[in-house]
Amino acid sequence: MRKAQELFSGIKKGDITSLSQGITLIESRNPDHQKEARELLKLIYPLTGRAKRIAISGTPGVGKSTFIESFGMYLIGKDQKLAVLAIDPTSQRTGGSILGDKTRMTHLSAHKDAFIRPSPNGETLGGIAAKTREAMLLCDAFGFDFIFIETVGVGQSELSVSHLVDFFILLMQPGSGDELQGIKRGILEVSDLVLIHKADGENQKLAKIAQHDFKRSLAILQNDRSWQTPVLACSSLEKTGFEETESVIDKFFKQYNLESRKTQLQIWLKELLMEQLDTKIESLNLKDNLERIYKGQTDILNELDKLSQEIFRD
Ligand SMILES: Nc1nc2c(ncn2[C@@H]2O[C@H](COP(=O)(O)OP(=O)(O)O)[C@@H](O)[C@H]2O)c(=O)[nH]1
Ligand SMILES: [Mg+2]
Repeated sequence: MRKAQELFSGIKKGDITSLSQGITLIESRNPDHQKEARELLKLIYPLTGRAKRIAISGTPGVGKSTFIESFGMYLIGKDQKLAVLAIDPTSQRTGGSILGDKTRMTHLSAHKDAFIRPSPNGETLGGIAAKTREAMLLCDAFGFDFIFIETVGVGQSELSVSHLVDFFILLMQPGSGDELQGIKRGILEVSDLVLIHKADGENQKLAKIAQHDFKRSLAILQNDRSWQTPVLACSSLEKTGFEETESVIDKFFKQYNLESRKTQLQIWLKELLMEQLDTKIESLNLKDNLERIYKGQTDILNELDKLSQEIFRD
């Protein structure tokens, strides 16, 4: 494994292999690697903050990967560079969806201005989010204009991703009729743009209806937000709706003072503190304490006081 300083110089120079290896370092569970990874993050941090961080969410099969491929190529056509991080906690086990995503992103994966990386497989959702954030920071420092995070499309993970990004896109499929019941309100609440996807061929009519329904629901759900979430229709196969999508994203980043980055930072800081606390707790040997409590020599609350003092002493 290369050292932080070396990887940092590589990343600064625009060497994609260094970026890749940097992310591998971050994902490693080896304690020495983790120390080095922390070092790398410190080095790159001052270079971060420029990229637009965007989540692409929606149920499996709605066309997230295809959208990223197609819209991504559209952005590249406008001289933009983009990184794609795909979160998939099941990927480690099945291997399936990463392969699927790669084949869906053939043009992007072959393009010099794009970088695609399946995201780490943490054991916990929190772990996934943390590693994705760090991978995102490396991509940001590298100099990508956009970072797309493709989510898994199920429940809680979407919400944890929403804390990582500036802009949250929800892809919906037209025509299932009960879409609105099917998706969690919470996801709709955090969405900054709803895209009725696959609005092509016979779907077009249904897409119009869905667009109308979503606009109404959003007006009720999000009436206290300063940003009115637009509902657009698009097709990745026919490459329609991309100009509108792009201009909504532009408008958002222009009018938006990145106030939500403060919330992102707050959540991040708390996560880091929890992580440190967790490591501390793991390092305690509780066997003797348990023995004493079990034998009735002390009680659990007494032991707790002692342990807390030990944890917070240094
Ligand atoms: N009609 C139509 N089909 C699409 C479109 N985009 C993707 N699909 C199809 O939807 C399926 C799922 O796409 P995929 O990108 O893998 O979805 P993901 O699971 O959300 O990443 C594939 O069979 C795609 O060919 C589109 O714009 N129009
Ligand atoms: Mg996909």
